[in-house]
Amino acid sequence: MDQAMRAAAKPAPTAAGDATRVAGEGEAGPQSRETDGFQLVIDALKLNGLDTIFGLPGIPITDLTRRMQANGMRVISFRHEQNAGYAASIAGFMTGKPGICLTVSAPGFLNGLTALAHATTNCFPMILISGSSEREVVDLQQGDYEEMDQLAIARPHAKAAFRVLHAEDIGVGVARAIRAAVSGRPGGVYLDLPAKLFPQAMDAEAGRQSLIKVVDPAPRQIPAPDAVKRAVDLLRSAKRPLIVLGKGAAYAQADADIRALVERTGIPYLPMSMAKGLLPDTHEQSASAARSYVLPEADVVMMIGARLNWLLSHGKGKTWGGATSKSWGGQRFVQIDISPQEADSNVRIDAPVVGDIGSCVSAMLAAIGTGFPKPPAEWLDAIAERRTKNVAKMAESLAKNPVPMNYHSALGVVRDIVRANPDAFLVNEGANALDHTRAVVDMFKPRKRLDVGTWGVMGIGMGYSVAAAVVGGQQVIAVEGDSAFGFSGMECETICRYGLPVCVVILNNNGVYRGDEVNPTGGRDPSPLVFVKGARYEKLMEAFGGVGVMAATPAELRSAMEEAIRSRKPTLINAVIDEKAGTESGRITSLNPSAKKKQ
Ligand code: OXT
Ligand code: ADP
Ligand code: MG
Repeated sequence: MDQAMRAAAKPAPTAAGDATRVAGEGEAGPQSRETDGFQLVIDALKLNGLDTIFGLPGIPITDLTRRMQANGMRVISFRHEQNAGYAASIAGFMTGKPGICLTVSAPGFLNGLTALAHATTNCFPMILISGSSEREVVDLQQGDYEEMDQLAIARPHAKAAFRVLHAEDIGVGVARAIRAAVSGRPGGVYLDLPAKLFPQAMDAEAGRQSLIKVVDPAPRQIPAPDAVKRAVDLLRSAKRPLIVLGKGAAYAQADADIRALVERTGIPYLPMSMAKGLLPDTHEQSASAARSYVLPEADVVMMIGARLNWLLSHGKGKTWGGATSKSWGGQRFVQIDISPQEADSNVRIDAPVVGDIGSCVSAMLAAIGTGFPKPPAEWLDAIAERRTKNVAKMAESLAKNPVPMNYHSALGVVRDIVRANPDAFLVNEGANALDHTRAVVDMFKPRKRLDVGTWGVMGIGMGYSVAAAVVGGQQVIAVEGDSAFGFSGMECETICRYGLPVCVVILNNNGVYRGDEVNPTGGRDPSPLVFVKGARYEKLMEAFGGVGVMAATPAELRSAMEEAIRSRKPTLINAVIDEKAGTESGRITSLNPSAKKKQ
């Protein structure tokens, strides 16, 4: 570090956490000859266009949140850090800029850590900034207030983790965090800011000089021409080609080129859950409704921003036409991904194309030119036949009107409302509530479907909803299982406090998967899987000034959703579903260890 800068840094005379002094520009601004750690964190973030913070105040970051607001930043304050963290993670996915979560030390930090790990697992750029206790005391384990070696704990769950000890290093710390979060494969980054850092004062001009506006934080990574040629040659040789679009393809914001590649090759495509809407789900090349046919039958599969992880049965086994649950189905793979280590992680990748999706897809388009042969008619016809059959089957279940409602009769309404409001975000979690929504509700625009992601994690609902409304500026529809909602339900207060256009629809079947299970001993405790019967979740939104509606029929659900969207008021609709309607674990029953034993 620069000696002059080090000399310029010294502890400020004021105490951190002085609630009565909101310093902002006035105290350490252009006229002042001194700045401090608080101000430098704010200036470093703003300089890089990071002006929205999701967090929860307390020692040692209370004044930081106040001063951020005083400096014109948007500070969205949550009721639990995990929800703030999920908000930051999905803001990263939506914008391609790191979402920022700000927490207090130890317990607040740990509450945010699940979301940081979620961001890393899902390849979402996010920075968890956490205040921490005094280094010297923590390292000697002398029992400081909220003592914890946060950096060490964060490291395995983050793509990178940094600590800043001196005010003059804040610029570098923030710059490194931004680069680590968004370059290459995006992920979660931890930035540890000890309490002592914030009041450190230094010369304002030296402070200004120490800040870094990051140039080209996510540089393009151009694929090698021979890798592109190998991939195009393999695709050309295919008799039954398939494209799988993952959430990396949605994240890349190369929407027009991806659509052009799909349409110019004429290859059927399968969108992973959060890639739905990259091309409209009603597109004639979509093979969503023929999933279990195309995966085992395809001979060449091009993965674009999707991993062959559990969601794709690791690229092998019966899903892919393999003879046993572990054997290769005979497919040959092209994989477009920014991570050079992704290829061969589960099965052999014959044509890896390493680079950013924008550059890779445009290179593929150039290599293909206009002369790509249309896939054989037998393949396209066979897919169309399966699709027609499944769509008709779905239409039949949607047309039924059982009493009480089931997933399909309620989701038929959501499907219509989303179709009529294609700019709305659809947040979705639960088990049956997730799986049925994914299949029933078509998406029409990219990055509008936001869900549980790679871990299938419950609890993203309200955090994602807040972020989508704040960052995306559009109506949000959150379709929630009643269990899933419980993980973040208190954020209804946050939604009401900020007046956000969020319409929560709880598909309420009184429990985890179903609500009809009983204690086999006949004892007084209920089954671990069920909740209070007839719970009035809608009262929660009413408690904070929002609108609550109980809907027992599709007509009631429709009119409540239409009104929510018309009024843009925070609304919670308790859609009462048959408690016997669900299946254990939804569509992933086979992953239950007891089901595996039976296989
Ligand atoms: O081809 P086939 O014939 O197979 O048919 C497929 C498609 O072709 C067809 N389809 C269509 N037909 C017609 N038209 C259209 N448009 C169409 N589109 C598709 O439909 C079928 C299905 O298609 P899909 O979905 O594409 O295919 P499939 O085979 O399902 O795909 C496989 C997967 C693996 C890709 C897919 O299933 C998937 O993405 N799954 C994600 C699963 C997931 O992540 N689940 C969440 C976790 S479950 C569990 O862990 C839960 N917990 C534990 C817990 C968690 N998770 N987290 C934490 C922090 N703590 C605990 C809990 C507590 S869930 C849960 C709560 C559950 O209770 P709730 O009350 O919240 O929810 P309810 O269940 O509603 O009560
Ligand atoms: P899904 O769950 O939808 O199948 P995954 O999260 O498994 O998607 O995969 C996303 C993949 O996209 C990751 O392997 C990641 O490296 C890749 N990825 C993310 N952003 C980009 C990008 N801009 N360019 C290329 N690959 C990307
Ligand atoms: Mg349920």
